[in-house]
Amino acid sequence: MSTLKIAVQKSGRLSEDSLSLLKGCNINLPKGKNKLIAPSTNFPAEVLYLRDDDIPQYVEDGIADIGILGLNVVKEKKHDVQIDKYLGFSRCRLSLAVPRNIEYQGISFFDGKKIATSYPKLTNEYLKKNGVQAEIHEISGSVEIAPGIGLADGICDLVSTGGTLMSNGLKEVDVILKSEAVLISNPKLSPDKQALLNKVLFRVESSLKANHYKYILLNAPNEKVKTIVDILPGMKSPTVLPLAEAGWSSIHSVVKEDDFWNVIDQLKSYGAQGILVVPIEKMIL
Ligand code: PRT
Ligand code: ZN
Repeated sequence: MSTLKIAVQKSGRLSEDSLSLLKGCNINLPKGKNKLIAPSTNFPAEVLYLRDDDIPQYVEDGIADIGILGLNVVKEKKHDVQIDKYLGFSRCRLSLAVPRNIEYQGISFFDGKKIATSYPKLTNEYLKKNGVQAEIHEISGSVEIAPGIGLADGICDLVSTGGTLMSNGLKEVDVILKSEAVLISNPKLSPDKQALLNKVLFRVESSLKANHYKYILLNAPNEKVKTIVDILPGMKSPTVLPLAEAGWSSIHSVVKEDDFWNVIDQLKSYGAQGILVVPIEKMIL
């Protein structure tokens, strides 16, 4: 019987969401992350707690079978791994930034300039693609202070809120890569391990889908049921049940989170009452 070895970040921005993703897939783990490897208590899997930068190498070498990490690291490291799923958390972008007072008029600004970054490969590729020749200065942390201390003219770093750039007197001028957490795998898994991975991917998809939908229950006068059903798509079509009180029905359906407030406003205007909105844990279509 095979065991699927899953690499996750030991501690950092990805850790909590990676572990809750596994929990949502009903892959239970013993509490505490003091060990490097922890076997799941209810699924043929073992979790390896690693630095995110090491995950692609471990997956390529087959020490881990799959891994969860930022697309930015996968793209920078260029190991032979397969991206199986975009996971939607830890979203950020890899961007070029320059001091706020620079009148930036396009990527050619960087011609003959120095750029500090922890992402030399992605930065180089982007500059090359745009016909720009710049000197890359690789540093592993605190990239954003480089222009202020005279180390570089600009930087290429991860941005999420933009707060760090702002507090260092920098402005974002070009996005090189949009990133989020992804699930990667070794492209040469044995059939047994591939079957386990397929199981995990199916569960991940069910959880991710569920996050985008809400279950909605409401009461409506019978004469409005048709109108309301028309605006509530549901999985097949909404469920309509008679209420104990004559002339009223209960309607149950599934609504996309993006459409949610629009739908609620319409429902209220059609006389819906007692609207309940419930999160969905899994969605299997
Ligand atoms: O120890 P280990 O090597 O495992 O962790 P790490 O320190 O290398 O990584 P960590 O935990 O900081 O980040 C892990 C992953 O989270 C990254 O590879 C990205 O995929 C993702 N992520 C999402 C981010 C950010 N958002 C982010 N904002 N990683 C880093 N940042 C940093 C950025 O480098 C900059 O210093 O946050 C600052 C900018 O944030 P804002 O909000 O001020 O714009
Ligand atoms: Zn790292």
